[in-house]
Amino acid sequence: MKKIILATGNRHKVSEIKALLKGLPLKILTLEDYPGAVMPEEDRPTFSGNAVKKAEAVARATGEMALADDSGLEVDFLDGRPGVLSARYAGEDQDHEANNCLLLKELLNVPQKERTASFRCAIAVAVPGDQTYLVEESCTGSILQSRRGEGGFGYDPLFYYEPAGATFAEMPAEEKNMVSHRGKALRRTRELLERLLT
Ligand code: ITT
Repeated sequence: MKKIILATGNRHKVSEIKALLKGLPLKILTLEDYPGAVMPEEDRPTFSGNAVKKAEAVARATGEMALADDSGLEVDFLDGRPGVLSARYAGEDQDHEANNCLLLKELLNVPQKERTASFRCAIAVAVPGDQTYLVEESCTGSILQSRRGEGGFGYDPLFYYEPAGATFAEMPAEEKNMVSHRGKALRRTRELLERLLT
């Protein structure tokens, strides 16, 4: 069976990706299976640039097909910030909690209708001996004034998805995956992989 390596150090992404690629004739491995494969610095100005960089680095290091996700939150009132810096918004060694605190601080007193935001996701699949394929998707919502829900990760407790009347952290994983930036991108990636495997 062919292998695909998930080029991510984020365990929440690993579980979302595994759920959406389930059933494909592919052995899904992670960086834990390849301790020598180091993730490169994410220094590109776009999600697609960083996704391609991560996937190609891991494909080169392992000699196997590699899939990388680069994603983040773009807040309209903040001119698209935190954007590609979403994981490091509050600083290199800060956690999701610190990022959410900073986001609430930057949006303090901003009325709800001006708190629109989009999650964006770029997925790159680097195939040794072939090319690197790219898929991009987004999901629009708004940023609440306080956290709601315990599920998901990252900015999910603050990201209100109007059609569901809930934050991503309040939605069961399958419901989030139906509509999320990553869920939509992974469904297209799954179709791509099905084509590549035949
Ligand atoms: P890898 O680079 O190792 O894949 P990372 O967490 O550093 O993991 P990114 O650089 O792509 O990943 O940053 C993505 C950040 O965007 C992530 O850490 C969250 O803060 C946020 N994010 C992305 N998708 C999200 C989602 O579905 N729900 C909540 N926050 C999300």
